[in-house]
Amino acid sequence: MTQRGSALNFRDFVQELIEAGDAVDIRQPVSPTLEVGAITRRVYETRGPAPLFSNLTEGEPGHRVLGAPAGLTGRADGAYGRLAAHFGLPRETTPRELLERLISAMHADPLPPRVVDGGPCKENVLTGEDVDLTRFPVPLLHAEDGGRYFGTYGFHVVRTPDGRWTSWSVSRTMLHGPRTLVGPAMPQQHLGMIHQMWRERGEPTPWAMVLGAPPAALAAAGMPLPAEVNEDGYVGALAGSPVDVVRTELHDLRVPANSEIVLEGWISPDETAPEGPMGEYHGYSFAESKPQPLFHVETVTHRDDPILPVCVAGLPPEENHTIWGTMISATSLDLLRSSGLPVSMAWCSYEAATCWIAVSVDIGRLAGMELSERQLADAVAEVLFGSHTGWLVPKVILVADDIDVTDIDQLVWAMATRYHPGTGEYVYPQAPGIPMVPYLTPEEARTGRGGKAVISCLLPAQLAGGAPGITASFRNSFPENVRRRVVERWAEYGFRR
Ligand SMILES: Cc1cc2nc3c(=O)[nH]c(=O)nc-3n(C[C@H](O)[C@H](O)[C@H](O)COP(=O)(O)O)c2cc1C
Ligand SMILES: [Mn+2]
Repeated sequence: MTQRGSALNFRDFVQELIEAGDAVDIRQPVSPTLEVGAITRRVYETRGPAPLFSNLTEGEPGHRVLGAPAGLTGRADGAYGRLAAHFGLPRETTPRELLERLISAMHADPLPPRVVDGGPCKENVLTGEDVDLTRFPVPLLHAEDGGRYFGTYGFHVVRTPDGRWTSWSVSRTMLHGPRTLVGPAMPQQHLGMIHQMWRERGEPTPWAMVLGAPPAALAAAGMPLPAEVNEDGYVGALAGSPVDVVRTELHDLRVPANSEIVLEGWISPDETAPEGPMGEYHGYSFAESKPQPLFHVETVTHRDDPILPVCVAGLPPEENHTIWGTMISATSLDLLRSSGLPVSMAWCSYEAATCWIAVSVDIGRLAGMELSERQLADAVAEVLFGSHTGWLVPKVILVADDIDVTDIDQLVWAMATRYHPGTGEYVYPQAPGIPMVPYLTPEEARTGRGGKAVISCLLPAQLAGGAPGITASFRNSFPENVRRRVVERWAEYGFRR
């Protein structure tokens, strides 16, 4: 018996989406060469249901692809439903509820995975000459991409040489040959750190990559938890039960037992190959490839009629925003609150392509702390920019907590009416940051420092603990009895919704 439910079973997740009308099973022939990418892109941009491609014109018959696994759904139908399904939560779960859930699991005892003897991922075991990644419908996602991408929504499994720390992390992999992949393993990311430990011993890194993993596991693998924290135990705490894992065929790594596809092999200590370009999370594709480590695949195991999930990165909202951004929001909010700063909420606006995080400040508590705006900005910068999670996000927007930072309309209004040009921006040229941010100068990208700022949208009155005036709105500008009467009679007036 394998684990069931949308959080711990990818196939149940897909089935649940179909039943909720949030995925469509496409039986028409579709080509993995650009057509899968174009349909999925249009789905993100129109907020349509996730496309399940059941009849692909390349790859083994029966193999399938799921696009936009965590795309947003049209507002009226619960925008965050697909994201919530990753955690087995109701479709109407709000971002704030989701963050609180992610944070409480960070403070709970980890539930390490349970090793089971076999599982659906072993239904087909391919070794030796039978290993050929081109048997899968590996998509060419954008016309400008430097190759086909196998791993856009899967995670790497690696372990330190002394066995103390196992890392699950999402990072892309491009098809290089029938038995090789190529992709980034940045030294600041845990994949790169552990790979470096094996390189120092002159050994290849034992490695596996999991596609069609339990959705909660994928999300945790895209979450900047601190170094030395095992994502597999975190997923157990989050899901409320340990993840069932099986041993890999090739080495003693463990992978979720009901995963759709598992690639097993080694990361080369020294070989690299050009990777990219690819349409990326910030919304751009830059016309360059970079040398990245080579991954050798020696064994492949997969479920019958496997489903390969894909993220077609680019303009928001896609999974780099809905999954990565949400997980960054949770770790950042926890960090800011734990440091004693008067922060009520933190949210990487999906529209900002994971390039800013909006932080709401508890004005009442701030007033009691007697911090100047600069002191507050410096304290936030120190806590965030020095952390694993804050390394990823270059800009922090501070607003008072009358603003719901998950509502982009309110955030834009606050930025337009409250940010003071010339004095509302604090810059941190020495702060370390991810070098992929599009506006960095070549020097900043090379050194991995700078281009980071805290932007204050706090009004002078709010800094002093007061209100700026009354926000003229339905909620604020009318007495309770008038509002109630209007809401009750809404349909009577002739309005549909
Ligand atoms: C869909 C998706 C794609 C991602 N692609 C990459 C990538 O190609 N390279 C990378 O370094 N991080 C990528 N990330 C972000 C990392 O997964 C994230 O920063 C995570 O914290 C890394 O794991 P670690 O903290 O254990 O190092 C991606 C995340 C998601 C959700
Ligand atoms: Mn990690």
